[in-house]
Amino acid sequence: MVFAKEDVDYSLYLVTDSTMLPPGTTLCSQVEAGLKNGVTLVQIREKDTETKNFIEEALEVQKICKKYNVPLIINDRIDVAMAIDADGVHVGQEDMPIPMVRKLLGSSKILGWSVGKRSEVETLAKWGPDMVDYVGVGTLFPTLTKKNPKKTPMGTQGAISVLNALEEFKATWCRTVGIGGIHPDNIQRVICQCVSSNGKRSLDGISLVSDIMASTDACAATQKLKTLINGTKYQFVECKLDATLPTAASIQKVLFQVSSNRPLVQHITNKVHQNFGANVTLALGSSPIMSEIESEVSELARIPNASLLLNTGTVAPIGMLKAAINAYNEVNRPITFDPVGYSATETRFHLNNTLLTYGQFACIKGNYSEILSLAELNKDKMKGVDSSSGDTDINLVARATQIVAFKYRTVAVCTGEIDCIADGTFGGEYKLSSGTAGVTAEDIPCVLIEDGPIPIMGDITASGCSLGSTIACFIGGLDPTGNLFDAVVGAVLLYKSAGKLASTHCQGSGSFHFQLIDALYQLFHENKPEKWSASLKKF
Ligand code: 3NM
Ligand code: MG
Repeated sequence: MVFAKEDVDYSLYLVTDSTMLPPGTTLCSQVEAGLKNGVTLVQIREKDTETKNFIEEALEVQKICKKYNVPLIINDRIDVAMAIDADGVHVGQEDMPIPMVRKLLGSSKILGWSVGKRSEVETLAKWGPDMVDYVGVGTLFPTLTKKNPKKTPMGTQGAISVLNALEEFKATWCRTVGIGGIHPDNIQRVICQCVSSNGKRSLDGISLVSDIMASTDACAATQKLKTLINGTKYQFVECKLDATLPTAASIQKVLFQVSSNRPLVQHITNKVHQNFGANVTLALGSSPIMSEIESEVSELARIPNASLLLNTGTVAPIGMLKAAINAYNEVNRPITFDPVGYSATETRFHLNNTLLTYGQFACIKGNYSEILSLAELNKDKMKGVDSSSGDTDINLVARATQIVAFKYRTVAVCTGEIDCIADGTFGGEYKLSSGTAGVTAEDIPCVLIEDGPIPIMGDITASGCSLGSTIACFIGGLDPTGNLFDAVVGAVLLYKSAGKLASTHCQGSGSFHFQLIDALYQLFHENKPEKWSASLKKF
């Protein structure tokens, strides 16, 4: 059987590994369970099977694949693929060079290659459309399946680089599947986030091993995966993800919801911020808890209207941070991420990137330097963790905020003299292959808050961190009908207005500190956003 290459469906690509079969199952029974429930492509990848057995197994699997009219790919063993007339071959970077494989296989067979780097994409683009048909993009996340992992997990941002390279080098024919550590809890995030910067392509499929092969109920496991892949909406927070521009009335609604829901705001934050953040949270009718206990994060996340502020200024143990991200993501409760000093040191750069790879954030908030670095528009290294002042180009800052929002499918906030907020959630919508249908970061909703400088803000500690507390309160306080973008914009507007008010009443930085809490308290309880939303502009 020869499959027309353009007809191959890469959406759910099962790779085998018979070393992980649960008792009572066989290679064939697991593959058939997968095929019966929607696997669209099969690869036999058996690293420790002798040739004779490999061929016997491959022939068995081939029969089943034919029954379901699904192509069969063989990993690495070009001889076996040719001997049984399989539909294609998959090779890695350390295997036989692609041009040789193609020569042996002939032009009609499917040829897949594992890639992780831009340079590898450049190579396949130079070879042209007759060489590589699809790439396995990975390793995305940590996995125990690969026995001798040579690659460090690239995360969704690594996959985005590969998709960008395919666009840049115009390898339009080449299809893509993500691989490595993909499971039901991250599959939607992977499809959602892995979109090229030009919005023209997303992954064409998901490839995985253990989620089906090691499952004691491979039918149910496949059905679950299929539902998530075919889904169109990724509801990572319990509220509305629609980027209509906020109004005074919509922000007023947010404040009402916050006061009636009294969110519990868990702070994992730096020491300097803890006391101030707790008081800011209380001033906003919310309950703070400053907990860094790993064993209670799941319980906390399950409290109604729980919200997590994750600020990496001083750092809790990485295991605890990951557990917290998992716990909140699992129950669709919001996380506000404040990557303090994002790239100020190598350590911070790695820590923040590890966390960014690890979960889905409702909001990512940073100062000018942090957001510019996150958007990869800042070539200079940051100095310290404070925002750099000076002559920043607001157009560049707004662009960077949009890029961060787009890349991480989040609401991004950039704070400074002018604040900038962009909504990159796309209503949580996702789709294989076609990405955002060409919509790019530049096109996403973005607002500016031009409230002029409040210089005294810089004379107290943790003023930026406490904006994080305010955002976490507002998102956490939303009803399921409330709107994420309204909540974030409302938080920034209120915080800025409170800062201005406090700065006119204070006598110095000491009294500014408590005046700021008073002002937050007053403006929150008064709830008249029409007084402070005048400075809001569409970018
Ligand atoms: N190739 P699981 S990762 C076979 O990065 C394979 O190229 C990878 O297994 C690559 O779905 C991987 O169980 C293992 O994590 C994927
Ligand atoms: Mg190989």
